[in-house]
Amino acid sequence: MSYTSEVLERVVAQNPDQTLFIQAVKEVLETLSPAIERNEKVYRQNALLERLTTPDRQILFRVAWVDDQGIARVNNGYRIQFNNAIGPYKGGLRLHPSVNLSTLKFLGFEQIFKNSLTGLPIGGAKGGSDFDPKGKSDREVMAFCQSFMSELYKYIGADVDVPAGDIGTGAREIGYMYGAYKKLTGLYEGVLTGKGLSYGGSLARTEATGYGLLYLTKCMLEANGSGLDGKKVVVSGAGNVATYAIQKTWQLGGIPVTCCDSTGWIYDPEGIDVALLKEVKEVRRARLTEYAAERPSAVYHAGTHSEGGVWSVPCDVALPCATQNELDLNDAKMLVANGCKAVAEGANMPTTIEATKYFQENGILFCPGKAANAGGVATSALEMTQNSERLSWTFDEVDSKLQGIMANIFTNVNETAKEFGMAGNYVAGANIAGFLKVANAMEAQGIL
Ligand code: NDP
Ligand code: 2IT
Repeated sequence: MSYTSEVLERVVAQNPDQTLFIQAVKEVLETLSPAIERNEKVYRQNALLERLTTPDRQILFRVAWVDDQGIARVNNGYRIQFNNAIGPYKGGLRLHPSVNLSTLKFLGFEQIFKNSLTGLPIGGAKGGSDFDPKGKSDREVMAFCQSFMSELYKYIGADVDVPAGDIGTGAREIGYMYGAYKKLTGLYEGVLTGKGLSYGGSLARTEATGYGLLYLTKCMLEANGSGLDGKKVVVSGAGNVATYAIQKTWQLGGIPVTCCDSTGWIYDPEGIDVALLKEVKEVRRARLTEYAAERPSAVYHAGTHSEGGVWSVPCDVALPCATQNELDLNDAKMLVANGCKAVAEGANMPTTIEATKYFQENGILFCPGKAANAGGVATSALEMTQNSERLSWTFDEVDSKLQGIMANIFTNVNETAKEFGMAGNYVAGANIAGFLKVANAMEAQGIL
C-alpha cells in the first residue's frame, strides 16, 4: 500500500466520526503521491505525514455567558493549533451552531497549505465555537466574546497564535475579543487580525478575501486565453467573502448575478447591487428577502437549493463563497451543462470531491480554496507586519501587495502542477506546492 494510503487509513481509523476532517485529508493526500515518491524513504522514516495530519495541540474549553433574560448559557470553545513549522499559528475563528471538532480540524488542516502558499511566515490553525451570533443582541455577543477570550488568551499571542474572522466572526466580534485580550494581559499587540482601523487593523483586510479571489480568477482565466470582461459570474453566500467578490467582479468587468444566504437565494439579471447588499447584510444583519423587496430586478427563492439554487443559473464563472460542501455533483453537472468554464473557491472546501473530479474531467478550470481564497489570510499577515513595525500602510499599498501575492500563488500552483506532470490540475499544484514548503521546514527542524 502506498504511504499516502496508509496515512489516510490511519486518519480514518483514529477519527472515524470526523467526516469533514477525513474529506480534507483525503483530498490532499490523494494528490501528494508524486511529491512523496521523490523522497518517500525519509518521509516514512520520519513519519512526516502522520505528524502533518495530527494537530500539534487541540484546545477545548467551556464558554459560559449570561443572556439578556439573565439566563446562563454554555457553549463549546475550540482552538486547533495544527502546525507551526513555517510561522506562528494563524487562522480564523468560526462562530456557527454547526461547529465541532471535525469542522475545525478540517479548516485547520486546510489552513496549513493555504498559509504556506501565501509565501508569508504563518502556520496553520483554526478555532471557534458552536455559539450562534444570529439573533443575539450586541450585549450578548460581547458577553460571549469576553467569556471565550477569558480562556483563549492563555494560548495565543502576537508571536504564538494569531486568530482572525471566519463565518460569524466579523469586525464586531474581533473588537470585543481584542478588548478582552488587552484587559486580561495588559498587552497592546497584534494578537488578532481583522481589527478595526482605529486600533491596529489594516486597510483592505475587509475586502481582501473576495478581492484576492477575483485577482486569482483573472490570472487563471488569462493563463488559459480568456478573461473576466463581460463574463456572467454566479456567486454563493452574502457575507464577507461573497460581498467583496461581487464588488471586485464588477470592477474587473464581469457581471455578478446571484448571491445566497442560509435561508434563500437571489437571481438578479441586472447584476447584484453591492451597496444594497451591504446595507441589508452588514448594517441591518437582515435576510435577503429585504434585498429582493427593494430591488425590482431581483428574484428571491426561499431555500438555498430550491428550484436548483444558484448553481442552476447559466454562467461563465462560478464562485462558491458560502460554506463547505455547498456545491455537489448535481450542481457541477448543471454548471457544466449550462456552459460554465471556470470555478474558483472563495469558501473553504465548498465543492465536494465528486464535484471537483467532474469539473476536472470536463475541462473546467478549477482552483481550490487553499489557493483562491488565500488573499484573506495573506492580508492578515500584512496586518501582522504593520503591527510589528507600528505603521499603517495605505489602501493602495496593501491592495497592490495582495495582487502580487495572488499572482504569485497562481504561478506557483500552475508551475508545480506542470513540474509534477499534472498540467492544469490546480488542486494537485496547490496541495504539492503548499506541502513542499512545510515538509521542508519540518524536516529541517527535526522530529517533534
Ligand atoms: P460570513 O459569516 O461573513 O458569511 C457567510 C455567508 O454564507 C452568509 O451569507 C451565510 O448566510 C452564508 N451561509 C452560511 N452557511 C450557509 C449554508 N449552509 N447555505 C447557504 N449559505 C450559507 O463568512 P465569510 O464570508 O467570512 O466566510 C465564507 C466562507 O469563506 C467560509 O467557508 C470561510 O471559511 C471562508 N473564508 C473566509 C475568509 C475570511 O477572510 N472571512 C478567508 C478565507 C476563507 P447568513 O447570511 O444567513 O448567515
Ligand atoms: O479561512 C481563512 O483563511 C480565514 N478565515 C482567514 C484567516 C486569517 O487568519 O485571516
